[in-house]
Amino acid sequence: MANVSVSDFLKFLTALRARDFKSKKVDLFLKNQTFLEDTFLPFIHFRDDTYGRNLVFRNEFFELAVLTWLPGHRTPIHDHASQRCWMMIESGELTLKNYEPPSSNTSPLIALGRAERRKSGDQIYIDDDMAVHAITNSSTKPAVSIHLYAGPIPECRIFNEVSKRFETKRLSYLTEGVWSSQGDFIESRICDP
Ligand code: 2CO
Ligand code: FE2
Repeated sequence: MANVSVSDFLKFLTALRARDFKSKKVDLFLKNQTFLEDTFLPFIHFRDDTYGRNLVFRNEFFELAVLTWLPGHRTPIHDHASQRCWMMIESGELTLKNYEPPSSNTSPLIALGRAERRKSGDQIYIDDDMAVHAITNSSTKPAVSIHLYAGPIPECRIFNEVSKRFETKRLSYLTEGVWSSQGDFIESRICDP
């Protein structure tokens, strides 16, 4: 088991192409590596009103983001735009609830199993063939999670609890990582709301 930095992880990821992300390569990497403590620190920014989405890096094949959750923060029920999603809890605890993939935007929601509490160090995988989900920080402490999407998901479908329909929503970032052409981290820049 090796301890890797976010730069090591990005070196691995940027060498991959679309077909690699469909293979077991990412699963194998994540199974055999742990992240250095504090390596994601420059990307950990919280917001008060909702969970924070901090982009680390994105190219045409993948997107790596750090999500921050204060107690009570939650996502709506959502899909992942037909992309694969690997998620790692960096600190704190999060509650995940899965639902059957809806066959249309108006399909009734059917719960898949019970809500599961996941803690620091846990890895989770989801894609649209498996389930749609909602994530809540139902603990009393902040939480941080690392999300890898392949490919990027600039928008996804979210379940509108009032109309009981899935709707497409654009996903925005609180901050985004700025990198030099040599791959050195420069800064984490606040995005326009
Ligand atoms: N998919 C959600 C988002 O990117 C977070 S839940 O974990 O996949 O905002
Ligand atoms: Fe998600």
